[in-house]
Amino acid sequence: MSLCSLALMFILTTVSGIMCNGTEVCIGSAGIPGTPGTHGLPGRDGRDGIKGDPGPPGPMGPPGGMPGLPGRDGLVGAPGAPGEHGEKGEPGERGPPGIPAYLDEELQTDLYELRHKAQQLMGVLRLQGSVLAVGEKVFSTSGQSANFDAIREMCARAGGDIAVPRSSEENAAIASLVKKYNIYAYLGLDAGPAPGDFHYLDGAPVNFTSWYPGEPRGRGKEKCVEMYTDGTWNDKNCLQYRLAICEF
Ligand code: MAN
Ligand code: CA
Repeated sequence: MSLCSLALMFILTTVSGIMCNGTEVCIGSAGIPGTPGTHGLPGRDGRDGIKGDPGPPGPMGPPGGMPGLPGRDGLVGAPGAPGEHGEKGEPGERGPPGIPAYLDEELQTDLYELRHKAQQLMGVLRLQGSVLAVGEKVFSTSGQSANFDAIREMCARAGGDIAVPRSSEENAAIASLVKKYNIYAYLGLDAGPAPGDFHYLDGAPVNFTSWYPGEPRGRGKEKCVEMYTDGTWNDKNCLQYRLAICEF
């Protein structure tokens, strides 16, 4: 190698920065990075995502659309009224024999107390003058007046009947109430088919009367009987207001 060649090599080595080891193998330093390459092609689509939540209900459609399906059943209604009583069942088996009433201490005590209470109540009512006991019968009034049919109803509701005397004693008891309230009273009698023919409300003919002289003279037109304050009777129409006296 000539001197000139060596000098050239030195210059080249210095200028290019290539280091050579003198046996023609040279190591250069890294060059300036090149410009970036163009973008690659788009990748493939990813897999489908999971299903989203349902959206809010949409706005109402235009009128004239097809009717929708029927809605679900409503709530159960209130229970209906109780049904009528069923028929009476067969009688049950006969129970064991009981003890005689007079040996039943509890029953005797109850009876005693009931009698006592009844006596007390009768005492209070008698004291008020609205109740009169004659033999087995009890006559009572509240002092109210009403027509014949209304009195019958009032007495029935109270568990009794419109008062009717079947003896002079009973007649006097009823008369004392008529006098006390100073209101004539209707009696528990009504007219039969023949004029002047009166009977008890159960249909039996009368076996005690206390007609005022000349009565009955309604000739079958007066179908009820009233009691005057002296205890005498008069046949009378049934629509007057008369003292309501009941018997029990
Ligand atoms: C009125 C009515 C009759 C009664 C006569 C008696 O007309 O009360 O029922 O017989 O009086 O005069
Ligand atoms: Ca008369």
